[in-house]
Amino acid sequence: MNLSHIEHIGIAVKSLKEAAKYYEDILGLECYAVEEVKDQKVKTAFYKIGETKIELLEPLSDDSPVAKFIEKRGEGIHHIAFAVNGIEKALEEISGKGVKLIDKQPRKGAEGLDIAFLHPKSTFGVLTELCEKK
Ligand code: CMX
Repeated sequence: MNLSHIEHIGIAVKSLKEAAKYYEDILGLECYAVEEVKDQKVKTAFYKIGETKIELLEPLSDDSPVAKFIEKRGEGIHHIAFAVNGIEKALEEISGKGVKLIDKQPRKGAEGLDIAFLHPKSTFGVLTELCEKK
């Protein structure tokens, strides 16, 4: 497995606009992209700090996985995403070692990356994403 760095940390928020008051006005970060990922029923806002990004996630509907997360656990860290070289091979390797995959094959996520999620029940409670820029 060839993980290179933490690509982003996903944070579930009820409102991007409200959360921006903290990330922009208080921490002084600059939002460089806002994108709807319709497939995942979320609207995302990205902030970059060094090589790592913060991805704020606002649910677009009540049946969004992020809406469900906020309802159950409140706003907060939703997932951690590792950049990997060779995502297909990594998924095969991880699955072969008994970790439950949410996505058996990579799919397109925000910023056009190939992404796949690992189930939090197999990863010590942390929803984990692998992603690769191709
Ligand atoms: N982190 C840690 N645990 C989580 C979690 C998260 N983000 N989301 C859910 N869970 C836990 C729940 O607390 C629950 O635990 P208990 O059984 O102990 O209560 C368990 O996982 C099952 O949760 P659920 O609410 O019943 O939800 P589902 O099983 O229907 O779905 C999950 C959970 C992780 C499989 C689903 O949210 C998923 O497929 N996520 C991947 C896709 C995603 O999150 N997309 C949004 C972001 C997309 C993007 O970044 O672009």
